[in-house]
Amino acid sequence: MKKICLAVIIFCLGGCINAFSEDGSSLWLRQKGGKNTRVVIPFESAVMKIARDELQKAMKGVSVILKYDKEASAKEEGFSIKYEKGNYIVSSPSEAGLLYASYHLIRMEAAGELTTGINVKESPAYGIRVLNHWDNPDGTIERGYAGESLWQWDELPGIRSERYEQYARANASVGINGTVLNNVNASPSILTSAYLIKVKALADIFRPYGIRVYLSVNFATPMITDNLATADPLDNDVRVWWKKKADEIYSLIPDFGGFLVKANSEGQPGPCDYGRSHADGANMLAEALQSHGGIIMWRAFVYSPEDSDRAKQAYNEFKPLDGKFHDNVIIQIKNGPIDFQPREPYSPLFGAMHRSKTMVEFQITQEYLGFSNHLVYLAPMWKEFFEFVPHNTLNAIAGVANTGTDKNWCGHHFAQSNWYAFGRLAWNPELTSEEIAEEWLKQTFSADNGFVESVRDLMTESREAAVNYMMPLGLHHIFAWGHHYGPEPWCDIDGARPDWMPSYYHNASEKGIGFDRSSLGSNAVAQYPPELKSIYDDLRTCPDEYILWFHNVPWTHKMQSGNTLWNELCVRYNNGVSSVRKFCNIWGKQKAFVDDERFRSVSAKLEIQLNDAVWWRDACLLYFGEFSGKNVPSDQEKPGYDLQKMKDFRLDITNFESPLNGYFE
Ligand code: GCV
Repeated sequence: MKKICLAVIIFCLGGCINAFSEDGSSLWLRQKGGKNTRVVIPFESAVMKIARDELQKAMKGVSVILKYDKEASAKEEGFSIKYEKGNYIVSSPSEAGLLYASYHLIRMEAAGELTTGINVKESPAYGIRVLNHWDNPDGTIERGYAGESLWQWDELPGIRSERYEQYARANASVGINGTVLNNVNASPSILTSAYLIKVKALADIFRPYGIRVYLSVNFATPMITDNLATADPLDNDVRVWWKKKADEIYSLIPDFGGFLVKANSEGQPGPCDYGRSHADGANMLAEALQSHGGIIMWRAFVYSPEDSDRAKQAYNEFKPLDGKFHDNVIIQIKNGPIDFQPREPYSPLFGAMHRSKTMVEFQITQEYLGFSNHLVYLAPMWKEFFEFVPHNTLNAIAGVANTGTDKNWCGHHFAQSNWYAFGRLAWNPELTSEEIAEEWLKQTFSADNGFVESVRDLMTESREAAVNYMMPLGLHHIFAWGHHYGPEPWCDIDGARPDWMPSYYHNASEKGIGFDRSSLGSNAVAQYPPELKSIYDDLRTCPDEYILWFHNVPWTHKMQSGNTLWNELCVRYNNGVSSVRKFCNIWGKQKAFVDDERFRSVSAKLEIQLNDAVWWRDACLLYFGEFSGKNVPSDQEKPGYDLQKMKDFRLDITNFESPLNGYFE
C-alpha cells in the first residue's frame, strides 16, 4: 500500500513538474535553488555584488572565497578555481575574471561536475568577444527572427527595460564581453548627441557585467548629420569631425569599445567613393579613437556585380592592403567567402593577411538556416571553420546576434543554444560541439542522462541535416528572391543583380551543375594555400562537401560514394528529410523531461522544419531533374509536390508560423 501511495505521489509530482510551463525567458540561467551558500568577496563593488548574488542564488551549501590576485592568470579576464579546507577558492587579476569564474562554478554545479577535486585554470582565447546586433533605430532587426530590437530607443535614457540587465547577465555567463548595438547598415543618427546619451545609458547597465559597448558607423555621417561637403578620409575637416565625435563619445562612455564599419559594400558609403582605399578609411577612424583606446572592426564583406566570381572579391580587394592597417584596426571577415551559407569552405582571406589583425564574423541568427523555425545547432559549423583556420591566428571574434523581444529571446528554444555556443567557443574554441550541447541541455532542460544523450546527438546532427535538405554537395545561395528562407533555384528576376540570382551559383544545365572555381574556371581555388588548392582543384580529390562549390560537375560523374552525381544529390536531399523525421521522433520521446510549454513549442517548430525539408527536397530535385533528365532512383523517396505549384508559390514572410501548411496539397 505504502509503495502504491509513493508511486502515486511521484507520478503526480512528475505530472505537476511537466505541466508546469516555462516560457524560456530564463535561458540557461534557471538555477534558483541556492541555499546556505557563503560567499566572501575581496571588496564591495557593483561587479562583486553580482558575483555574490549569482552564487548565492544558484549554489547549494558551499563556501566560496573570491580573491583578487594579480598572479592568478596571465590574462586579465582569466581565473583559477580550486578547493581548499572546505572552500572553493576563486582567484583572478580582475573583477570580470571573478565574475566569469562564478558563472563557471554555477555551470559546473548544474552539469553535476563540481567536486572537491576541482582544479580549474581558464582564460579566454580572445580579448574581444562581441555580439553584432543588426538592429535599426526604428526597432526592426535586419535578419532578426525573434521579435523586435531589445533596445527601446524611444524610451531611453529615462526608461530602462529590465531586459537590458538580463541580456548583460546572459552574455557575461558565457563570457561575451562586447556588444555592437546597431546594424552595420548603420543609420547616421546613432552618432547624434541625442542617441549617444541613450547609448551611454545602456553602457552603464552593461559595464558591471564586463560588457563594453561598440557602435556601427555610417562612413558618410559627417555629411549627413553635419553637412560637411565630403566624407573623404584624407580631408582635414572630416578627420577633425571624427576626432571631435570620438571625444564626445568617450566623455560619456569612458570604456567605449570602438566602431564597426561596413564600407563600400551593398550600397554603403566608404573611402572608395573618394578614390581612397579601405586602409585609408579604417586608419582615419582608428586615429580618431586611438588616444582613447578604441578599436575599428573593418568588415571585408565586399563584392561588386561586375566581377565574374563573388567568392574571390574580398581577397582581391584586401590582400593587397595587408600591412597597411593601423594597430587598432581589425579586419572582420565572414567565415566563408560568400555569405553565411549552410556550408562554405573557409574564406581564403584568413591566412592571407599576415601583417594585419583579423577576426572572424559568424552568424548566430539563422538568416540562411530556416530562421527561428528550424532547429539547427551551429557549433559544428563553427568548429568546422576552426579546423581550417587555427583559432590562435585570429585576434577577436564576432557573432551576429539572434536575440529579440520574443519571450524566449531567440524565437526557437533551441536557438538559445547558438547564442550560448557562440559565447563558449569565443572563450574556448577547443571545446567540442558535444560538450557545449551537453552543458547547455543540462542547464536549460534536464540533466537526465538519457535525455541529454539523445538530444545532444540530435543537436550535433542538425547542421548536417540542414545542409542536406537545403544545399548539399557544395550548392549555395539558391534561396528565394526577397527572403532567404525557402528554395527558389529557378528564380530569375529581370534586371536584378546577376550575383543575387540562384542560377549564378548553381549553373545547372543538361551537362551538369555547380560553379567552376577550378583553375579552368574562375580560379578561386588559387586563393587557397597550395596543399588545399591542389585538392580542391581536382575533381577527383575535391571533397564531396565542396564539389559543386569548386566544380561544374557532369550529372553522370562518379562520386566518392560510388553513386553518380544525380543519384548522390537525391540521396543527400532524402537524408536531410529522414534526419528531420528522426529529430521529430527523438523529441517526441522527451515529454517526461521538458515542461509542456517548451515541449509543445519545439514539437510545433519541428513539424514546420519537416514540411520545409520536404519543400526544399522536392523543389530542388524536381527543378534540377529537368536538367539532368533523370528520375529519382527507385530506392529513394520521390518528390510529392508539383514543380509548377512550387514555382507559383510566394511565401508570406510576415507569417512564418506555418508557411506551407496545406498550400501544395
Ligand atoms: C546587414 C547579407 C545579408 C544582409 C547583411 C549583409 C552584411 O547580404 O543578407 O542583410 O546586411 O549580408 O553582412 O552586411
